[in-house]
Amino acid sequence: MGEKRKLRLGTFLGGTGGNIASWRHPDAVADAAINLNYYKDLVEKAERAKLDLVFIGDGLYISEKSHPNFLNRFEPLTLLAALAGETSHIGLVATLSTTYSEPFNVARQFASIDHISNGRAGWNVVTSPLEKSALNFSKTEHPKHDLRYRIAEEFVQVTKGLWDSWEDDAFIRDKEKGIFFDPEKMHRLNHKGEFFSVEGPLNISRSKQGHPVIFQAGSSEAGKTLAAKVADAVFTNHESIAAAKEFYEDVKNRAVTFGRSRDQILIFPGVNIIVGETEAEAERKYEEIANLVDIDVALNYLGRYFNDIDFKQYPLDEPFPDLGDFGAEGWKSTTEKLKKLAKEENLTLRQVAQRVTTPKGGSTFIGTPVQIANTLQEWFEEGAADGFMICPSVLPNGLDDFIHYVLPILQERELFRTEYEHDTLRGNLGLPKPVNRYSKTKAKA
Ligand code: FMN
Repeated sequence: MGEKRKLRLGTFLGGTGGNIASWRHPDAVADAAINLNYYKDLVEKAERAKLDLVFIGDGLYISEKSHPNFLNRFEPLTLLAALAGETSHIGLVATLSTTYSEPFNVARQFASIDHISNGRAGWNVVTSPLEKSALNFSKTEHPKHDLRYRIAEEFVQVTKGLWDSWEDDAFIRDKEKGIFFDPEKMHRLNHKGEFFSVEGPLNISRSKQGHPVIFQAGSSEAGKTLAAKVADAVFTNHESIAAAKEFYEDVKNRAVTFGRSRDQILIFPGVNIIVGETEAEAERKYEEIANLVDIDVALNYLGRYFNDIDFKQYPLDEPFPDLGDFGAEGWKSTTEKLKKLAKEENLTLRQVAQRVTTPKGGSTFIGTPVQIANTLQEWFEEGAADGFMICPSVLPNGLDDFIHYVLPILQERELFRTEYEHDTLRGNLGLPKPVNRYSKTKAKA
């Protein structure tokens, strides 16, 4: 009999937490997003709990209305480099945009993190939803949604090609004979495509994982296709188990049409867990968070998904305004979901803003430890998830509570590990190390 299928667990670490007012929580460390010791503590905690990975998000444009954690925060890869030295087993995943970077730089940066961490790096590929990001990168226009995804696909393929520049045993370093490397094992990519022209080779050897793990976050049609073609894992978000199951099936089926197997791509819905010893305590914790959010702040948060529209111009207690396609070029799948939700449930602007900033239900699980464990198990066993990205609305409490209350139940049910199986992220996620395309060709010849 095979090994029992195990949950994969990551945690999204963003300063004081996902909630826009989390910095005001009595237990929050208000400068968390720029506090290295704080991150070190969190990551060490996550590693002691044997989580698969920590995940760092990112964005490239801020304004007065931004989430406070976005106003003053570390550049994600720089942070990972610092965290790598503090840890030995946990995966380190950072977000980097394919719209405002170059494949050569990105391939180098993640290969470096993979070397520094001894095989624990992951790249969350995003296309940058915020339209005004263009203004920070010497551009007047943000590329349209479809174009961003076409760029992204070529970008990732080039990056993977660069990661194969050197075969694993290319560096000989024989001092006696004076042979530093084997030129037959160094390869130029010579890529000339629609968007990129890259000769190579990359100036860093192949790292322990071969290719750092590729995450993808973006759930539109184009996003799902990109994931199915190039990603090892998908970070996504769903309003219900039914929607999550549909997404799961869809992405796995797409992967199969691209010649991959269903278990080569792992689906991680983001979930916010608010747990208390009793239902009443969990509810109290939820209310405590909800009460931190002023309606103006909630409108700002909602506005971010709609190209920073000023929602204060609309009546609060009337049906959600008809925005047409405004903002749909940015957070396409998210804006479509929100508009559908508002229509189906006949929600007012205030209700949509509250639903987005302090959601209840959907992917926010509120309850006792057993109730939460049951829900996670249900999503996992019903084909809605291979694992979860724990996205606490308030840190460090949200992560502490999950580890303290819920994790032991998952371990008791043999749904989650009690020891790391490997020292690489790929190993722990059960993903194979990609074979170098050039040694593969030689093996076939
Ligand atoms: N975009 C970023 O720039 N930084 C992020 O950290 C980030 N995290 C995301 C997490 C999730 C769960 C989702 C669904 C999207 C995230 N995005 C992030 C945005 C996507 O990369 C993408 O640009 C956006 O969702 C629009 O694409 P879509 O319509 O395919 O979803």
